[in-house]
Amino acid sequence: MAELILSLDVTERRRALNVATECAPFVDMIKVGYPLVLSTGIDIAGDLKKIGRPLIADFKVADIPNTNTLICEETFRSGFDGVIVHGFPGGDSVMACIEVAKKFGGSCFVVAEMSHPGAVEFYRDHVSERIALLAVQAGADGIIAPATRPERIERLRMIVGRRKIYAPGIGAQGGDLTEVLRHADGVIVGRAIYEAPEPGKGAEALHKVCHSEE
Ligand code: NUP
Repeated sequence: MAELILSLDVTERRRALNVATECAPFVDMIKVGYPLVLSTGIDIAGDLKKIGRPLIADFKVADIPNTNTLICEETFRSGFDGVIVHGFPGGDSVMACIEVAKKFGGSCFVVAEMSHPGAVEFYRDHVSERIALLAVQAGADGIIAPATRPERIERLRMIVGRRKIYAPGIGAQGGDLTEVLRHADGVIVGRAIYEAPEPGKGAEALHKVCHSEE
């Protein structure tokens, strides 16, 4: 069984709430990023929370420790249950985010390797492996790894062990769900759900695959 995380990258409040409501019975978590927060305001978190699914902020926090602390405090204060942060700024920056997450009883996930084609320009020469190790040593809840490169998830699993791996890149970015489910604890899916004629049905179909016992 794997978690299905809805990536709610729409830029209109009403549509966001409609898609989230339709999909809620079939998703384990809702991920919100800059497109929605910048278009509607951070208070969208409060509205989404009423739908009753855990909320994770995909803010890819990547600053000095003090600024990371301030960003994460605002994030959790706004109602988010988790935050996604970058690992490349280093251990102290990541630790700052994890400390805030712990203070609020929330979770913190570290991007170990990104899913788009250009990611390999810099996520190479063991950089992803080092970030994954940093995430483990800092006490993160898990990492984000690319559904577009399942063999990389398999490799990073050897480093993070039982910590969670969430994988974006299914569907619109070309990742194959069945293949990724062999390695990841959860998949992050945006366009394949919210651009479907009926997003609720799209989420239900993916939910069936993610939650089927093999
Ligand atoms: O490496 C990453 N790849 C990625 O696509 C890290 C991410 N956080 N994401 C996010 O996952 C991306 O910003 C988007 O919100 C979501 C994937 O959306 P889609 O390609 O399924 O529409």
